[in-house]
Amino acid sequence: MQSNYTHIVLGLGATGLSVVRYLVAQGIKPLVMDSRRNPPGEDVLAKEFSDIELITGGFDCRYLVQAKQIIISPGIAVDTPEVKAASDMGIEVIGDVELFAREIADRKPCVIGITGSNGKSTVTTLVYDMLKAADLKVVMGGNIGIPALDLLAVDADYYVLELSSFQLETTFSLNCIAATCLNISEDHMDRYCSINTYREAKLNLYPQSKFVMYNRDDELTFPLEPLNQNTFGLGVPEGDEWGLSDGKIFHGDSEIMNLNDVTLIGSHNHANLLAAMALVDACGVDKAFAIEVASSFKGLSHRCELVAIVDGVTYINDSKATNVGATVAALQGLNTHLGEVFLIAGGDGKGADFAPLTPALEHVAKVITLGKDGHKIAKLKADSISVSSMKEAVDQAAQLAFSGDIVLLSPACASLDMYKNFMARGDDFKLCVEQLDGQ
Ligand code: UMA
Ligand code: ADP
Repeated sequence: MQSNYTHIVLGLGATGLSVVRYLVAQGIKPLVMDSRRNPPGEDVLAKEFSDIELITGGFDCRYLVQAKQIIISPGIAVDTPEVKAASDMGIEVIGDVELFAREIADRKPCVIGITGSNGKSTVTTLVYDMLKAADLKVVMGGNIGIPALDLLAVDADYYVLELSSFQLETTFSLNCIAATCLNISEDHMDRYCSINTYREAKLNLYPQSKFVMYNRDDELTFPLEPLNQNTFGLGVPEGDEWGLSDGKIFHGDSEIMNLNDVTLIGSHNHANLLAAMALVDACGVDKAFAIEVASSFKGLSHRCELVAIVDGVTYINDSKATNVGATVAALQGLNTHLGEVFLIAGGDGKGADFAPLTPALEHVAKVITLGKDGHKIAKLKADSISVSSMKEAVDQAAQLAFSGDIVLLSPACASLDMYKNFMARGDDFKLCVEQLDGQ
C-alpha cells in the first residue's frame, strides 16, 4: 500500500486537534489516528476539517512507517509498539510542544517552562499573573489546559508553559528564557519503569533553557550537568539564591517581602512562590509586580481550597492531589493546626507505591477511603473506614469530626475510576459539603 501522508497525528484529544489546526494552516494535510473507537474531538474534527481522514480503533503501521513525521499526543506512550516500530525505522516522533518550539525558534527566548510533580499549575499561574501585572503581553498553556500550538494565535512577549513529563519526552528544542523543575516524587508509574526514567523526562527541560532554577531542598531536581543555574528553597539563601529567613522572602541578602503579607498558605506554596518570583526575576521584570501578585493570589480551585466551615469543622478540597507527594504536602501543611484531621483519599493510584504516605498519616485521626485503590491506602492506617461514594465519605467524616477539626479531601490518586476528572471529583465533594450545611 502506497501512502501519501507525510504527517501523522496520533491521538485526537485537545492536543491532536491543535496539531491538525496548525498543520492545515501550514498547507499540510495530515492523517489522524486514535486507538479509541470513538475518540474525544471526533465531532469537532468532522465539523472543522471534513476532508481530514481519521482512523480509529488502532494505529495502522502501514501509514506510520511511510510518514516523514509523527506528532504524538502526551497521553500515548512513545514506546507503544506501532510507534516504536516507526521510530526504529528512523521516522521522526515529536510532540506538539516541539512543533511549537520550532515555530518560534527564530525569536529571542520568550518561553518560561515549568515542570515538576506538584505545584506546576500554581507556579504557572503565578508567573502568568506576575508578568501580566507588569503590563506584558503574556499567555499561558501546555499541560494546564490550552495546547501550546493554540497559544501562537497571540504574538505574546512571553509564553508561560506548564510541561508534563509526557510532553517533555517529545520536546527537544524549546529554548526557554527560564525554566524550573519544582520537585520530583512518584507519579505516572503506570507509564515509567522507575522514578529515574520519570525524572530524566522532567530534567530534559533544563538543557532547553538559558537559565535554570531548581529546588535545593529536593535533590532529584538538581541538574545532571552544570548549567546557567540558581536555586530556591525554604532555608536561608546563600549568595544569589532565593529563600526564607525570619519569616521573610529573600533574594540573596535583599529582603523581598514578609510571609505575613502572602495570601497562599502552606510551606509547599511558599516554595511555589519563591520559584515563581525567581523565574520572573530572571526575565528582568521589576520585583514590585511579583510582590503585588504574592499579596493577593489566593490559590487555584481544588488545591487545598477552603470549601466551608460547617458546625465549626473546616472542609478543604484538595482534589488535585493526584499523587502521594501532593497529599503528603497537604498533610504537612495542616500539621500546625490544633484540631484533628479526617482524610478522604483513594481513587486510581496509577501504579504508585503508597508507603511514603505512612508517616504523614500518623497525625490523621481517621482515614476514609474510596475508589479503585482506596483499599491500599486503608491498609496504611489502623481502623480506616472504606466507603463507596463521596457522599458516604463526607457524611462519615461529618459524624466523626468536632468543632475545630478539619475534613480534607486529598486523594493521592487520579479520579478517573469514579469521575471525568479531578475537577468533577472536587465539585462532588463541595456539593456533599453543601448538603451537610442544609441538614
Ligand atoms: N489516545 C490513544 N491511545 C492511547 C492513549 C490516548 O489513542 O493509548 C488518544 C485518546 O483517545 C485521545 C487522545 O489520545 O483521543 C489525546 O489524549 P491525551 O490523553 O494526550 O489528551 P489531550 O486531550 O490531548 O490532553 C493533553 C494532556 N493530557 C495528558 O497528558 C494525558 C492534558 O493534560 C493537557 O492539558 C492537554 O494535552 C493540553 O496540553 C491533562 C493531564 O491529565 C490535564 N495531564 C497529566 C497530568 O497532569 O498528570 C500529564
Ligand atoms: P500540578 O499542576 O503539578 O498538578 P498544582 O498546582 O495543580 O500542581 O497542585 C497539585 C496538587 O499538589 C495540589 O494538591 C496541591 O495542594 C499540591 N501542591 C502544590 N504545590 C506543591 C508543592 N510545591 N509540593 C507538593 N505539593 C504541592
